[in-house]
Amino acid sequence: MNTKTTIAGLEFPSYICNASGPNDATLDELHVLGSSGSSAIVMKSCTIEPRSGNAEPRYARLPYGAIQSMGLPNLGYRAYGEFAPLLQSYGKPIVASIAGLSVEDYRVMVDTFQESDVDLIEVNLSCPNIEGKPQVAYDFEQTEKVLSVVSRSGTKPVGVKLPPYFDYVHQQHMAELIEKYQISFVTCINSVGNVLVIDPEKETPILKPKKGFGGLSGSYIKPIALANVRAFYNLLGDKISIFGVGGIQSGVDAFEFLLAGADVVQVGTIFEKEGPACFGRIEKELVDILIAKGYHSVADAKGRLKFL
Ligand code: HRO
Repeated sequence: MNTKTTIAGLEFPSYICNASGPNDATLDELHVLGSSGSSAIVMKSCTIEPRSGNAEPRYARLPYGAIQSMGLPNLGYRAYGEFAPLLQSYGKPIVASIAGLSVEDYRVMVDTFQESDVDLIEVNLSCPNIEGKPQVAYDFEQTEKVLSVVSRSGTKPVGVKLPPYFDYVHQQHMAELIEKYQISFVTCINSVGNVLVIDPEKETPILKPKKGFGGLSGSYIKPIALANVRAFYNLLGDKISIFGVGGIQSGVDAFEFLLAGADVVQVGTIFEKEGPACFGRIEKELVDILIAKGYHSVADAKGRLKFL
């Protein structure tokens, strides 16, 4: 079974890779991803300066996923540029993820990664956990400012990591900007931002930062993620590539994202819980489904959602 696929013309050896977020901020963690079944090495979203992130507790597993308010703990973008050549021997795509705190930050980081050994640049427009910094992609004027600087320089494909949208007009508006600025791929979706989980015993939120408001991930958000993948697939078709992310923990989940139109799926919450064995497990489960259904490759099933 051929599970090779591409994002922005770049070959991915299989369908499942890690999502920016869990266990991808240090060089040791990135080496673990290099040695794992992940089809790429996706790095933690970085900022200009290193950050230790928000106060703890800032991550909690839930029955069907997780809530977190990590607050962008990372080593600063220079470190990730230096790590890239050390990771090339794994022979899989290296993806930088940048999260500016200003338009100028995005410009500086994208210019630096354009000159580095990374293969793709994911521009994170959707971190929900920085106090006083709204998610960029919910503000289309601000988004256009960022896209105008990140799309300007270099030859490496640039994509955007989007928050969940809950109305088609927002997906349409974003799709127009993606076309206008020749963005090569989208990553749908980031965590569902600013949800609240309460501990009834303690009568407190379960997270400390932002008075308990944090990003929701895992199975809770899978239908929202599928809807966003499908909406962008409908709107942009083969003009862009799509990373699907949100609640994938089994081969069935990955297959649903494939039908919706995702070129590759990223896993975050299940990787945090299960460790690097999850990549090979989910890939194998997906292959079994494709074989049972008579598909010959991932490409064969992509976008093939049927209608009632
Ligand atoms: O670090 C975080 O708190 C974080 C980031 Cl950058 C992001 O993009 N999405 C998220 O749920 N958490």
